[in-house]
Amino acid sequence: MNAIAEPGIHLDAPAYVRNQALLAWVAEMAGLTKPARVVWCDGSDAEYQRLCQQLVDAGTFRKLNPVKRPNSFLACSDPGDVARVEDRTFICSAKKEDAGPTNNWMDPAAMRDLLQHGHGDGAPALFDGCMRGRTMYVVPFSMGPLGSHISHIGIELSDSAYVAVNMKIMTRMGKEVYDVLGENGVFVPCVHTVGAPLQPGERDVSWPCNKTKYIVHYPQTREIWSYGSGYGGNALLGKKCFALRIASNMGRSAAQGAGDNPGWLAEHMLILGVTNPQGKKYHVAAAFPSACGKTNFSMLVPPAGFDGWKVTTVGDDIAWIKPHSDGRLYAINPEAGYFGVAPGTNLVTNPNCMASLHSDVIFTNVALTDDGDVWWEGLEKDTGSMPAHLIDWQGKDWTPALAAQTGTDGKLRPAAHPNARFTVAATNNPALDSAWDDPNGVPIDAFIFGGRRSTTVPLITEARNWVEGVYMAATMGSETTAAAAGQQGVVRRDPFAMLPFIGYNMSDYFQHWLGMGEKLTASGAKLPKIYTTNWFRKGADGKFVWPGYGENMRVLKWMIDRIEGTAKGQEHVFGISPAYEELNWSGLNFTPEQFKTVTSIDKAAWQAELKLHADLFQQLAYHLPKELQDTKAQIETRLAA
Ligand code: SAT
Ligand code: MN
Repeated sequence: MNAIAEPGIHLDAPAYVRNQALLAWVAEMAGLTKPARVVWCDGSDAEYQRLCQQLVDAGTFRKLNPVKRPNSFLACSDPGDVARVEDRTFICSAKKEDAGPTNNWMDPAAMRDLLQHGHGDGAPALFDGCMRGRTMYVVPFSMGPLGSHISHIGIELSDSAYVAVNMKIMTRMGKEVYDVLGENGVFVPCVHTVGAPLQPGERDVSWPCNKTKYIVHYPQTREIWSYGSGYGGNALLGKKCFALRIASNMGRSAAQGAGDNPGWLAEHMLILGVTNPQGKKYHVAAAFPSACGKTNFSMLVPPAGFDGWKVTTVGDDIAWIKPHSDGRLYAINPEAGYFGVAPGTNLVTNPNCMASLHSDVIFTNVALTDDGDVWWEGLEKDTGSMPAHLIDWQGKDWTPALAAQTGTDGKLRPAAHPNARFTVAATNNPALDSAWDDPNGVPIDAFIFGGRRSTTVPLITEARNWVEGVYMAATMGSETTAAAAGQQGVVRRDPFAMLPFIGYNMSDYFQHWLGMGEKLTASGAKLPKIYTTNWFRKGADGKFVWPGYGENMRVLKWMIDRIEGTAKGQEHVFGISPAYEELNWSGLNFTPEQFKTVTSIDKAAWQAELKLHADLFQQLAYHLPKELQDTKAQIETRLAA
């Protein structure tokens, strides 16, 4: 098949692409964006190497020392393109109420004028000619195992080779996708441009992007349009845009049809397996906001005192969760790789991750060492000293002395950007779960919701029932991190760790969770338990009290004891928490006083916290489920008693 987009642009689609809707769409998009050429990615290793070499030649990639870091590359972005841009992210549902108060909304027709059609006043559409002088890569990918009944297909058109190689690692990308798609299969169309057309003869920059950014979702037609950024979730459209914002819409609309179909869930959750010394295995899905330790938790190495326990990774960021015929909820990881935060990762915080990063990695915005390897803040804990000299993520010389002069708050200027990332295949992970690629997913025994809170929220609480668990998740707060552009360290409500990722009205999302609980209970199913955790309470000295990382195993074990019915726990105003004696302290010196610091419930602080819940509920009043208001009233009554 050889369609022609407009004079001069030949699509040259390979013969194995037989889906007419796809061919017509690519032709239409090529006509709009006007690339110099179209390249159909086949996902082969040879193609990956060719594109990486091309990125090296263009100055986007630097090849790392092949002895120290085989087949690995470093990319440094434009300093204005380093994180997700939540204020530029739009949910263009037909009605504003359906995007809800927590999403940016624009009328879909107005947005299409802006992006595709142009305005009546003659202003050109943003996508008109946006790929001039560049290559349009056609990237076919499957979210989830190829051909699984849980999986969905996407096609990303992007003018960034960086995106194409990252998609190869992050998704099941390649020409096999077209076999699954066939002639009539459906796919989620994803259009991405860095928004930096090249004039004839113009020299490219190493990280093209545009100050103007739009990350746009049309939930009704299930389309994604991304303009102006080449970074992470803004550009790798399978991840947050598809697997969370569009997929959350898919999962909910499945529940809106006739009958008692509970639909499914697309969640910002890691999935892990935990096996006890007797060989019994449990699966836990855990939601934490971006840059709060999902990757570390998913690769946890049990500490001293936990001989015979094993934790294995199914996924580190996203879970698609569906009820099966046995009534239980099963989860798959729709991704195939990890786009994790590098700073803070070391042999203490995440030894499995460090092992994963030995070869075949794309690093973005970390620092470069003098011997052609990478460095980031936190690695000094492994080596015992700061490096004498680096090239920082902005290409500037970095020495401890220079960094001291240019740092703020008495700290060294970081050599790696705080949101610096690695992209690596799941198969590099030594702790990878044997079922990570199982098309049926793994059965979930417990959900965890965890925020980053210096105060107030205790280390671990179990909800007494599904509704109370949904309440805890819905009212979760967390201190902001560098994963999103904007101020850091301020507490914001981040329901279900999904604030930036729910593709529809948040109260309807709460209702979807409640409805799923009701329908599954009615069918006689046993629901997973729901927990909230907070690893981040600080002491009077401003330091974290709980040691975290591998030591989180102690909390995980208590959850399993609760599932097994062997831990009693102590009931309090909003749930059940462990007594000091109920945790296995073998191998760790953690006193009852310290335990009190991370578990105590301060009435006054909680009364203030409930006011913040009230603010949230006021903001979400439209369609807010009554059960949540009732649960809040019950907690208030217990707090006042
Ligand atoms: O940039 S991403 O959205 O992929 C990372 C994150 O925020 O979790
Ligand atoms: Mn994430």
